[in-house]
Amino acid sequence: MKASLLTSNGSPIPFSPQYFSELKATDPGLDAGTLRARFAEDGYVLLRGAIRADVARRTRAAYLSLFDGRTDLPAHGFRGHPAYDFVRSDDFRAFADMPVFRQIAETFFDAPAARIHRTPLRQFIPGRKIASRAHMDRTYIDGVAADVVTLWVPLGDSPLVSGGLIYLEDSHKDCDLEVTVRAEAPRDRAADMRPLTHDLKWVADRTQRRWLWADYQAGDVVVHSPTIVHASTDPGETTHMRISTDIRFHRCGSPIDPRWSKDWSADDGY
Ligand SMILES: O=C(O)CCC(=O)C(=O)O
Repeated sequence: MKASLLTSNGSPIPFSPQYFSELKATDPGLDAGTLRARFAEDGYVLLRGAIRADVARRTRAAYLSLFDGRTDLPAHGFRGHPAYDFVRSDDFRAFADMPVFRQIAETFFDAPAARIHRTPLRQFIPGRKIASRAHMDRTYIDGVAADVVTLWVPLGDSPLVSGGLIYLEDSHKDCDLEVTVRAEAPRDRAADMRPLTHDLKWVADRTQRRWLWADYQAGDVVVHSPTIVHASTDPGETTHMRISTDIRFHRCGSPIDPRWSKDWSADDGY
C-alpha cells in the first residue's frame, strides 16, 4: 500500500504511522480460549483463511453475474438492484448459512448462536468517494452487545486500496468515546445521527487512536464486536471492486431486534 494520502467520503487522512497500523492476523486453528481472549482484548479477530477462498470468490462471481446485460440500475441495494435480489437468492443464503460461520460465532460466544436474518451486501466502486462512515454496530442493532457478533466477510480480495474495513484501535474499551465524539465531531450528513463522523482523521486526532487496516484476501473473516468503531476509506486507483457482506449472529435465547428479522434492503432505514 503506497498511497500517502487516503480519503474517506472525500475527507483526507494521511496514510502514515501516526494514523494507521496493521490489524493483527490470527490463525483460525488457535484454541477457543485464545481466540476469545484476543477478541476481548482487541474487539476484533482477523481470521486468515477461515473459509475456502474459492467459495468466497464463487459467491462474488454469482453476485456479479446478476449484472450481465443490465443497464439503468436503481441505487445499490434498492429493489431491482442485483444486491437486493442476491441477498434473497438461494446462492447467498447457502453461503451465509454455511456451518463454519455459525461455528465461528459459537466459538466467540462460547454458547449456541443463531444467524440474524438481515444481511447487507456492500459494494464500493473504484474512484467514487463513497465509503463507510465511522460507526459502531450497536447503534444500528438493539440488544446486549455481548450477545451479538458481526462476521465481516470480503467476497474476494479486499486490499486497503479497494476500501476494505478499518477499525479504530481499542475503541471498544473507550467508554467516553461515543459521547465525546457525538458532541463534537463534524458530520457530512446532518440528517443521519447514526454514524459518528465521516472525518476519520478528526476522530483519530480527537481520540489519539490509530486506524487498523489489512489487505484482506478471499477466505478471510473478521469477527468484530458491536462496540468497536469501524469505517472504510474511499476506493482508489484499482480495478478490483470491494464486495463484502456482514453476517451477524446472536446468542441463542437473547432478545432479537425485530427490524433485523427481514431481508436487507438498502432503503429499509435500519
Ligand atoms: O462493509 C462496510 O463498509 C461496513 C459494514 C458495516 O460496518 C456494517 O454493516 O455494520
